[in-house]
Order: sequence, then structure tokens, then C-alpha cells
Amino acid sequence: MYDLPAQLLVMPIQPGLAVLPGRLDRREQEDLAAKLAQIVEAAPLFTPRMPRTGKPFSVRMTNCGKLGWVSDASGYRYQPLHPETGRPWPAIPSALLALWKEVSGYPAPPEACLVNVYGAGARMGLHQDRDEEDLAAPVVSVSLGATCLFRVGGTQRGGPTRSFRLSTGDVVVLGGESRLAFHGVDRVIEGTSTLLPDGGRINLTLRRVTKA
Ligand code: MD3
Ligand code: FE
Repeated sequence: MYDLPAQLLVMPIQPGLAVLPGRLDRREQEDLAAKLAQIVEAAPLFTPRMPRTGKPFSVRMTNCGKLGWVSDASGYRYQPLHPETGRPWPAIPSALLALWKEVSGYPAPPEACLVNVYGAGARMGLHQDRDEEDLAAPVVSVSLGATCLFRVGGTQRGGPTRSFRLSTGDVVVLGGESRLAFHGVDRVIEGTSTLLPDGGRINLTLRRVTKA
């Protein structure tokens, strides 16, 4: 019995949601992790806060690209400058721009790459991504480091959800009917990867923000 190469196993979870297991090989993951270390030096991780309440997220963040996603007591938004250093975000690594071209099917490059860093115990509650002006553009996500338990539902809060694991090197493409699906990260399973020296998980989310 032969197994198909992982890159060929495109698993449609639901309409508009595809997982590409192991889309990035170990070498590509290591190269990206090294690039991210440089990005975090230039654009330090910050702790986002919930609009209104100011309650901190358990995930720390930074961005690269022309626009970065930030959240604080005044709300969620995309902005061209780091909220603490006041400097422009670093450029999106070329490998990620190439990946977007290959898997997004979208005719213009991404403007934002949100970097989510999950330490021990970090999670992300169920939410929709709807801060982008161009909701027709897909979202492309790359997982690095520890495996997580990911949850996705439909476009109605409180509807049925399904859960699956996302492991290092996996790429998720979200579009069409799933672009406004509720989704979140229930937990990170420590000890499942040797990629990141400090453990934990990093997720990169490539997004088009403005209409092309
Ligand atoms: C499903 N990040 O930053 S990425 C986020 O793993 C976010 O850090 C998660 O949700 C993470 O907003 C999930 C995968 C993802 C991204 C966008 C989606 C899944 C999605 C939009 C609709 C449905
Ligand atoms: Fe999201």
C-alpha cells in the first residue's frame, strides 16, 4: 500500500475551506522561522486588547506588510505603523508572497500578514474575520511549531462546529462560503514540534485588506 504525497491530499473541510497538510517542508518552515525572528526584532510582539473592555488577548502579535492588524480598547483596525514603535511594518517575506500566488487564486498580492504567537495556554476564541474591506479575497494561513486544535463553524454564532488539528507546515485557504465562518484555536498541544526553540505555535495569516 502506497501513501500519496502529503501535498496531494487537499482536504475540503467544508465549501470554501481547504487544508493543505504539510504544504511547507521542514526546510521551508526553518527558513520562515528565521525570517520571523528578524521580523519580531524589527517589529516587537505586542499584546492586543479587547475593544471596550481592554482585556488582554492570550496571544501575542506582530505584523508584516503594508498594513497590520491591531486591537486595543478603541477597536480593531488595520494600520500602516506599529502601535508601540510607530515604525512601518517589515516587508512580507518573498516565500509567503509566492505561496499566496500559488494557493489564493487572487489577482493581487496580500497587504497584511498577521503573526500570532501562541505560548503555553494561549488560545483564540471563536470569531469572524470581517475587518477587511475586500471580503471577496481569501485568507491564507500558515501554521508553524506546535500542533493546535482548531475549530470552525458556519457564519452564524452558536451553530454547529467541527474541530481538527493544524500542524507545522500546514496551510489553510479560506474563501467563498467559509470566508465569514466563525473559527478559533481551542488549545495548543505542547511537545508536538521541534521547530521553534521556545516551543509554542506561530500562525501567519495573509490577507488582502483593500479592494484590488
Ligand atoms: C476560518 N488566527 O488571526 S488562522 C486570526 O491559528 C485567526 O492563529 C487563527 O483566526 C490562528 O484571525 C486561525 C486560520 C483561519 C483564518 C481565517 C479564517 C481560519 C479561518 C476565516 C474564516 C474561517
Ligand atoms: Fe480569525
